This record gives sequence, structure tokens and C-alpha cells, in this order.
Amino acid sequence: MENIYTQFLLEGNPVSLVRYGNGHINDTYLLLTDEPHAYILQRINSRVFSDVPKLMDNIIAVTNHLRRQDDNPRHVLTLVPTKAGDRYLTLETGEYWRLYEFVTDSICLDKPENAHDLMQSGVAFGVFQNQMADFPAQTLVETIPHFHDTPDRYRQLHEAIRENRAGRLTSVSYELAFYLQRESEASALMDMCRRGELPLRVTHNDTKLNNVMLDKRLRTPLCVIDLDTVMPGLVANDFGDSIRFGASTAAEDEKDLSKVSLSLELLEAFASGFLGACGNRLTPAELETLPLGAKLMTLECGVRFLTDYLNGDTYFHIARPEHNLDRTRTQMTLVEDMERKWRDMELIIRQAAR
Ligand code: ADP
Ligand code: GN1
Ligand code: MG
Repeated sequence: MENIYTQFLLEGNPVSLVRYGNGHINDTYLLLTDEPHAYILQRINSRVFSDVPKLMDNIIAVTNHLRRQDDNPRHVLTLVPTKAGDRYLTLETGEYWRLYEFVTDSICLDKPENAHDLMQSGVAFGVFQNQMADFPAQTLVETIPHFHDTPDRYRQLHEAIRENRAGRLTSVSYELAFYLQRESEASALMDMCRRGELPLRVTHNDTKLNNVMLDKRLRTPLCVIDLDTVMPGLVANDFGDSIRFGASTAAEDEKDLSKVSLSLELLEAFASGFLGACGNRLTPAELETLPLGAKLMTLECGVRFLTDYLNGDTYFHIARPEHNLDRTRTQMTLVEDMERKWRDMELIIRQAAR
């Protein structure tokens, strides 16, 4: 790895390099130096992202735009150039590497310790929504086409069923039945968008709590990270993915499903943080779709985990053989709990919107 990081313009001498974080897509490392200066080194997943140079153009454009509005270095992801003057490293092997400044004095959470943490992540994504509102969306490349096209995710699930590449089909009949029962609901948001009832905005599209950095001491938002999927999209999806991940009472891969439920307190916290930061931008129709965003993002993510399990775990990083199946099941439990709590979800979100 030395041949990778020494090609970047580092401050200080590297002293250690370790695998870092819990992202499911890129290979991420923490690089420490003998200066008080740390970096995040990433191999970009070029199986998932078919055009990495265009993806990096997106990130450069988005971070430049954010920096023009707030130049505090802790508030925007900062790429460190290579010694050759490039914004990222391209190897002859076809690998792409990038180096980010480690956001100083920050923490990144996989689980909120309390409602305040989740509220602050809502503020971070709401501020991001505001800061990107005047960005020319049509200049962004779709880094993953049909990323939150839930019916297309079902199409991919059907393909995985037909191919049964890992020979796991018969072992997941219960889970499959659950997801197929809800297939007719999958297109609701896409249909509204097609009918012109919802605006396409610049959205983050991967609004998990662990894609936000908070100040280590104050637990206030610093910046939004993981900008690989910033694309035109629906605000309900950004809202919904945060709820799916952050307002669950258990981890995304919890094995004990009795621990998994939707916390209405956490939903309220995220909604008030997010809507407090960007609510007045949203149309009445968008506000009405936020509960649906939470349910469809959870359903869609479950479909994606199940598809990947059937395909033999080729997309999401896994740490154990049944990892994607465990994730599939937590999303089912969460969807069911949202169905039970639907009225309360609507009331809480309407209240927060006021
Ligand atoms: P993935 O697409 O695999 O999720 P991320 O870009 O989200 O990759 O990075 C994975 C993890 O690395 C994050 O969840 C966070 O913990 C950490 N991380 C990424 N970028 C930074 C940064 N600039 N400063 C501090 N931590 C970071
Ligand atoms: C991936 O990269 P990461 O871990 O932040 C995935 C998201 C999923 C999420 C599920 C590019 O996010 O879409 O919702 O896992 N990112 C991509 O945890 O597919
Ligand atoms: Mg991430």
C-alpha cells in the first residue's frame, strides 16, 4: 500500500494505515502521520461505479459548490491531490484511489447514542439539501443509473430469482414471499415523480447516519460525507433512508429481530432536525410523501440485500456468510413495524413540518 499513499501530497510522514469504518462499498483506510494530520484513503469500488472519472467529476463539482457557501474545512469533504497534480490516482491495473482529509475532531456513528445525535444528522442533511438547491442538477452524472428506482430493484430481484446463482433460492422462500407481497407498492413515488407531482432535486441518496460527521465534543453536524451517489432524486428518499437506518432501534444487521423496531422518538428527532433545516423548501406534496419515503427505502434496501444474497454477495461488503440475509430480515421487521405505526408516523412528520 505504500506505493499508493506515497503518491499523494501528504503533510507529515505516514506512521500507520488500517482498515477503517463500516461502509459497504468502498475499501476505506485511516492513514495517520507523525503530524497531527490524518487522512482517509479509499479504493473506489469500480464494480459498483462503472465510470469512476465521471463520479469524481461529480464529487469535485459538488464539494466546490459546498465550499463556496461555507469554506470552513471541517464543513466540506476535501480531496488531497496527488504529487502529479491529479485529484485522484488511477493505476494501470484499473484501480482508482482517492485521499480525503480526515475531518478533524469528528466522530461518525453507526447508531445514535440518543435522539439528539439523530436530530443533528437531520440538520446535516437538511443543510446539504439547502446548499445544493441552486446547483445545476443536469450537470451531474448518474453514477448508478436507477439507483432509487424501486420497481427496477424488484426487476433485479426477479432476475436473481431466475438465475439463482448461489443456489440459495429455496432457503429464502419466507423472505421472498414478504417482499413479493409488497411489490405492487414499490412504484408509488416513481409514479408521482413521473406525473410531475414531485420535483427532482439534488439529493444525497445514501443518507445513513454513518455518512455524516459530527463534532466529537459538541455532537453538532460538521459535514456530509460519502458523496458518491449525489444525483438528481427525491427528497422523500433522503428522508427515508435516514429513518431506515437511524430511527431503527437496532443495527442494520442485527440477528435478534426482537430488538428491531421503528423508534417514533428517533423519527421525531430526525424529522425536526431535517425539516427545521430545509422544510420551507419542500412542497406540500413532498412533505406528504416523507412517511412513504421511509417505508419504500426500507423495502428497497431489503430487496437489494436479498438480491445480493441470491447473487452470492457480490455487491455489499459482508463479514459473515449470512450477512446479507440478516440485513434482509431486519428491513422486513422494520417495514412491518412501520406498517403498524403508519398513522403515528404521518402525525409526527406533519407536526414536525409545522
Ligand atoms: P462507503 O461508500 O464504503 O460507505 P464512505 O465514504 O462512507 O465509504 O467511508 C466509510 C467510512 O469512513 C465512513 O462511514 C466514515 O466512518 C469514514 N470516513 C469517510 N470519509 C471520512 C473523512 N473525510 N473523515 C473522517 N472519516 C471518514
Ligand atoms: C451502501 O456505502 P454505504 O455503506 O454508505 C449503499 C447504500 C445502502 C447502504 C445500506 C453506493 O451504503 O445504497 O443503502 O449500503 N451504497 C451504494 O447500508 O450502493
Ligand atoms: Mg458510507
